[in-house]
Amino acid sequence: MKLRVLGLSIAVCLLAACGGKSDPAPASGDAKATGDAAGGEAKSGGELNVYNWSDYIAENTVPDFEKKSGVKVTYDVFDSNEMVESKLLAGASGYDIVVPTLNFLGRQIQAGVFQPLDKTKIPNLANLDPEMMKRIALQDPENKYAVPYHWGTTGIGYNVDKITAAFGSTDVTTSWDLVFKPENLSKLKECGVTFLDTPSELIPIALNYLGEDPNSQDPAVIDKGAALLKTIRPYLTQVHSSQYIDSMAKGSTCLVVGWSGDIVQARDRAEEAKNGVKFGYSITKEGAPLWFDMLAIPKDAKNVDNAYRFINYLLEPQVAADNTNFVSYPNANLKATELVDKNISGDPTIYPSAEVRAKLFTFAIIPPDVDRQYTRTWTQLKTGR
Ligand code: N2P
Repeated sequence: MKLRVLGLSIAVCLLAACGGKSDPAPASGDAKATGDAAGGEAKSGGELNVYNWSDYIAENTVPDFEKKSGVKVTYDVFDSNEMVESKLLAGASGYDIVVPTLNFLGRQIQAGVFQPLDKTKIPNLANLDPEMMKRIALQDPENKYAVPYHWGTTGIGYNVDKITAAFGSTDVTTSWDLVFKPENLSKLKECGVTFLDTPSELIPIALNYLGEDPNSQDPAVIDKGAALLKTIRPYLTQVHSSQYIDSMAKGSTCLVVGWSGDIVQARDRAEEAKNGVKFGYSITKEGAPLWFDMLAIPKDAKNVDNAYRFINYLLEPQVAADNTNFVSYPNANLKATELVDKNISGDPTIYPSAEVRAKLFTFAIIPPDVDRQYTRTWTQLKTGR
């Protein structure tokens, strides 16, 4: 049985903002352990402070790096871009590597919080897919500041039996109608409905459903998305961005608007627990978000050489494949593809087909005034005003 790194153990956060704090810390590295140096370099020791998404790394990745490099890694986790951004903008975050999503990274680049990468220190950049790097360069020009870690989609995770009981089949899961029509969502309140706790995804999703530009910056258009979200608010039982993996796997949440790999992890956890809970993930036919999470080094990082060593290590094909196999999120590493488990690389909900990809949309970099409207909308939604 594959042991999974459990997510946050914060008590259920009913319509409240809850932040990620810790995946269990990886086994502390023995600075004197034997083994090859990470990236083939000599051991240098020292420290490294990493801030990554929860449930986003294989359990051996950090301990192996610590053993090989002699570096002691402190690994903290978060579950929202908003949280990372507030730490970065406040300065002195204490982190040497952070992993914001590309559109947030783009805004943070403009705010001057990262150092440009010295690409000579990341030879494994050669393993990355040039097509994806081109797409990423739209928001990180010349790929100057960041390296893709994983990518994924945002869609609907559903409990197969509960949805079938309420609607006769799971066909309803192919459309955002399931989420945005109160007569549908109201049928699921009793079995548990969770939304990601982030306006930066839910507002564009609502606008896309309404046939508007998901990235509209027009306040009146954004208000239409807010009004739609308000109509379904009575049926939400939880707004949280990481707790749902466990609550789905245990059967206490039957519908989630969440991230692809997290929902697949919930499905796998339920399978491992043999509790009879079956989960599916659907990328809706009206289109859904596609995003990239990016490794970057803050300007005030203290352990910059170790940050490069870790980034280069994450880009080793076997390491990248191990992470993808563990968390069920694709990577942009061409050399890793053949090492990825065929059940994962062949699963169209994890690696969407070209036809489905054509319907996905990406998030734009939004300016501060629009961001304030997003935040206001979200606070009102969560406090019921
Ligand atoms: C990992 C979620 C990462 C996806 N739990 C969000 N970009």
